[in-house]
Amino acid sequence: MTDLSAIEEQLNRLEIEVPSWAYGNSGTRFKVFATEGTPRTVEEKIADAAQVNRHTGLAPAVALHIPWDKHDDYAGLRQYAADLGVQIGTINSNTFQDDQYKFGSLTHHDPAVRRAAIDHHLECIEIMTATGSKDLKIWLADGTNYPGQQDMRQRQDSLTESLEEIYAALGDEQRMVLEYKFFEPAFYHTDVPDWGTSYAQVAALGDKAKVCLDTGHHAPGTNIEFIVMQLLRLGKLGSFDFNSRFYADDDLIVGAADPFQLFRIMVEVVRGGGLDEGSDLGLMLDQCHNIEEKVPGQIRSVLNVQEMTARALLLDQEALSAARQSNDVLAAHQIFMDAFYTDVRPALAAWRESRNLPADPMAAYLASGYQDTIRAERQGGQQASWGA
Ligand code: PSV
Ligand code: MN
Ligand code: MN
Repeated sequence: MTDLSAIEEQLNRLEIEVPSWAYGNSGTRFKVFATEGTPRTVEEKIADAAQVNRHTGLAPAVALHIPWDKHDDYAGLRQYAADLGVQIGTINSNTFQDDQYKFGSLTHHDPAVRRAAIDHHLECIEIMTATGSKDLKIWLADGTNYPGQQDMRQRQDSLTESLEEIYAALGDEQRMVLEYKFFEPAFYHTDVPDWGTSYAQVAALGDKAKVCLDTGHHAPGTNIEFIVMQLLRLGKLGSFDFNSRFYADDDLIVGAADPFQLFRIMVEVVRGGGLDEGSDLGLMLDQCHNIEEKVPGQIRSVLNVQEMTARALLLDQEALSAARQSNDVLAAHQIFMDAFYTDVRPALAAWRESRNLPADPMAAYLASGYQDTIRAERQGGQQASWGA
């Protein structure tokens, strides 16, 4: 069995935030398949998220999405989560479902539309204060479909102004992360399409503004680990949205489509200090479970991240550095691949048992009866409201 003792300190620090919308029904533009036992309330989503943490010890926070998770008592929600052993994580804003944002939100040329979008973010910050959440995540659907449709320059300038006002409302312990995505729902141009744009915007704001990297938001063939390296190097990687993609923004289980890519990303996270003490790098899932059960889908996901993190931590840095120094291409590559091919599953099972966690979280969850209970008790569960 692989010896994890040398990497235990960093491994123990691994925490993965889960999204409330992963527990709701989701699908594609063709069909949303309902799953039995789907949560009907925010509380039920949090309860499901708490199950993931209970069986894996890896997921102590759950992200909320406003307005999908709007509530009349956020302090109460915070307490409810705490009673279940989890906390409220990132607050995700949403300016992509209202008619008024059809042509843009924080970038819109009409100050009245921008005002409404800014106010929504100020409300999100209030919710952060009430729930104890540290991060505001902004993903914008803003963009255009046709050349000439709008003035891209004006929109970028308006975005800067809008973000400045939102940034100014952040508390000392609060941060803003700006997520980029290269296309969809806009198909000609997107106002925050890439890490460079996000970086330029957050760099102008200050230390509390960083980039959010969603692994599904890049063109095929993009070297994502390079972006991870660069943003960590610049001190500007705030958080990840993890998921897998085969084609577009598929939001499938992280590590399912390309475990090697996840490994390469985690190598750069480790290299850039993302698991060092005091690191504020957020590791979040942004996924939907269209056809599989949601709680086990999330359990599988956090375990995938843990497995690739353990492999990345096991990379023999000394040997790798020596091979690099002597330009031994094949030796360096072999050392890298040796770490990737290390089967850490038995060692992680033992790691779990030593922490009073089930050796096999998936089996433990299925045996717990929770899935049967929610299936029986919950009728008419909610749609996550976003399937892509
Ligand atoms: C849309 O692409 C998206 O999946 C973004 O990745 C956001 O993080 C998520 O929706 C939730 O708003
Ligand atoms: Mn995302
Ligand atoms: Mn996405």
